Amino acid sequence: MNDSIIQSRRKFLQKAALGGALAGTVSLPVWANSDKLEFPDDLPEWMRIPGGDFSNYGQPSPHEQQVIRWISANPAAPGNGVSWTPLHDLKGTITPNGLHYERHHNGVPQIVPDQHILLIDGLVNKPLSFDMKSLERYPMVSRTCFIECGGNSNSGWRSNPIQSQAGYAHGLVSNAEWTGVPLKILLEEAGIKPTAKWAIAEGADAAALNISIPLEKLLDDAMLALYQNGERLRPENGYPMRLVLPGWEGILNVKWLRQLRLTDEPIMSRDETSQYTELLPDGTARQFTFVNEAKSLITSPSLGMMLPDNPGIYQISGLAWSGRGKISRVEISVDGGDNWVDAELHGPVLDKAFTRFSLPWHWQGEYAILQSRATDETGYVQPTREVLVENRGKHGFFHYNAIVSWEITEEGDINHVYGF
Ligand SMILES: Nc1nc2c(c(=O)[nH]1)N[C@H]1C(S)=C(S)[C@@H](COP(=O)(O)O)O[C@H]1N2
Ligand SMILES: [Mo]
Repeated sequence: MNDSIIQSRRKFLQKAALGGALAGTVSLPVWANSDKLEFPDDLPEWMRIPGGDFSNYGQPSPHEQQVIRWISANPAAPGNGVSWTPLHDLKGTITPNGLHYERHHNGVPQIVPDQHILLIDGLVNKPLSFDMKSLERYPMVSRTCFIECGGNSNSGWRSNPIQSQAGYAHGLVSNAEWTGVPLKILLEEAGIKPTAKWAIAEGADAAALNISIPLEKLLDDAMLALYQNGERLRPENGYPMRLVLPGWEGILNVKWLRQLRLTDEPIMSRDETSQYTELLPDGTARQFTFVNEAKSLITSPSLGMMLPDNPGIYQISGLAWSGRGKISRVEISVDGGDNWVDAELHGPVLDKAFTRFSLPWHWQGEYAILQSRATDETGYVQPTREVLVENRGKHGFFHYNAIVSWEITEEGDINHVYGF
């Protein structure tokens, strides 16, 4: 343990007042007001005049304009950057389409749908092309799953904890219901040659992003998605068609898909060699990791919020997900990991999708460290930061999935801390 870890531990032990703080069930007090039991004499303005017009496409209330994706893009490299889902402002599990995170390598192409085609070629018996009209005739499926960038949460590799709101450090992950054609149907129609083991996917953006995908995954649960939460894909999320590979890291979910070329080996493109690959402490490299490992995050209370008034009952709430399957358990600690209590999982718990968890917490005004720890159905347990750094070394940039710690001060302020 380094000095700062020992210091935070010591500070915690000095300040913690434990005992019965977390309970699976508590009898809820009443938060409602008992002072305003009559309406004011005057009707509110909005009841005295006719309401607003119909709208062709609805927008959130003007009072919700602060709920936005936060953009971090380098102006020196136009079109390259990300925007983050404000996970801390959302509840439930579905990410609204206008708030799905974005990662573009060279901007959002302005594709005219009836001029776009998808080509399937390479090691197939019969190369095929598909336009939007032909795709609409295929059987479609819907499934809810998350997509997470391999670079999500990568500020966790820094030596000091960044003080960003939950979504603006961990929101390169979103969860949507995708509808489209199972890739298996299209590939089998083209006829897969026995030597084919990989597919090279290419996007129709100015980056012409390309990446190698094991054929096995495409024949398993991959989808050519055309719809996102019931409407056509948003341009920024791949309009008019994208790959969705449930549970596999963002980069493989190629947007604006224009080609799948079947091959016998990977192409060794930029994004599977210099990126998304990491040097380990023993000198070997981790490559083609594909799966997003289990992860969880307390979204409320979280940094940027406060525990406003007095000590009392607060609802701890957050999200858990795993690229290997269903979340089977989320535990919560309020004392920096010494004691853990199971949170309630809000059903339905879906495979490779966000699961909302919650647990009431009786905060008695004490110094606390809030953490959540996810376990998935394979038995994989989300690691502490210490364990993750020990296994993966200090040169990491991708695939950070450690437990996140929120420090609650006696004043109710919330900070991001390491060392637990
Ligand atoms: N054609 C293309 N596909 C792409 C990208 C891109 O820049 N171009 N970015 C990839 C990366 S790194 C991620 S994390 C996801 C992001 O998907 P989203 O923007 O819909 O959230 O798309 C992937 N597919
Ligand atoms: Mo990504």
